[in-house]
Amino acid sequence: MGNAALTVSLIGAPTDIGAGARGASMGPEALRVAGLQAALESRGLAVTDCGNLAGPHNPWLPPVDGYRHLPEVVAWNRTVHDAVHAELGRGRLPILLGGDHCLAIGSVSAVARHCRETGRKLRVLWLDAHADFNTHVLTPSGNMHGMPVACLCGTGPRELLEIGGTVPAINPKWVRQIGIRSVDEGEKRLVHKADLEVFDMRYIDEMGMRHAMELALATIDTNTHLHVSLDVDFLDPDIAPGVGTTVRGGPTYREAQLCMEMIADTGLLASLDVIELNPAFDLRNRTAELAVDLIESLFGKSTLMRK
Ligand SMILES: [Mn+2]
Repeated sequence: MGNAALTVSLIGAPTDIGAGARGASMGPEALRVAGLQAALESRGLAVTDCGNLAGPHNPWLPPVDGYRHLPEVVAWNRTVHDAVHAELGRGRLPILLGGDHCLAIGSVSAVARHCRETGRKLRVLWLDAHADFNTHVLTPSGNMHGMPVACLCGTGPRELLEIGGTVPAINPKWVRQIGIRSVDEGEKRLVHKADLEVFDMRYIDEMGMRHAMELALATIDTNTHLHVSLDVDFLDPDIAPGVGTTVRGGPTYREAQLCMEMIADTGLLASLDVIELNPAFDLRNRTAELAVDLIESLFGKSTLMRK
């Protein structure tokens, strides 16, 4: 048992192309400085740092037809898709170091494509303060980091919907959202219409993280590919100030640890996004260090890793 046979690939995507504040482009380097590779190696994993992907600069323009930087967002997501898909094809576990959350369109669509090719079921755990289910009609800002779940489920610009080879890239029934506490009114309607399963903070307050995670991880089996999309704003800003979109009332350190440990216990984690870390808002890199700490728990030594 243990992680010995598993190789992890770190893929940096240094961009804030979909965000409302600059700085998530520095996320990959902050995670490296916080010792991510050594932490994973100490868990018995072989780690390959693939370096950073390249893409267009952030032109910092206003939205066009409800989308900010759509051509650049498409370019980045195509690159992310190809890189994540290639690493999965090599039998490796990709960790996407964001970058803002629009990049999950590329990574999750690549994971979905890989699951189609290999006959695996997919479960996506979306750990976030926000539902990220905005559309160009509803969005007040046009920032595309608020739209990835909608795009993955088939609502959004065609160039983004088609990146993973099928439209929609995923079925909303494969998604479990955890930690949600900030959703726009129109967005709320769409989330209900899509029948997304959401464990919001009210649910976690009342039922506890353990119960939420038991349900979020229910009905998976050994043929399930478990993908975690960790938006660092999932965490309470008291412990994780280094994000552009803090929302009060998130999971505490212990709740976050329990969440990670319960995912590790499944032994099914097969790909990961670490997203929206923004060093420009951080204090002495403490949010990056917390993220590394939590990632270590995701790969905990009790994990029964898949071959
Ligand atoms: Mn997000």
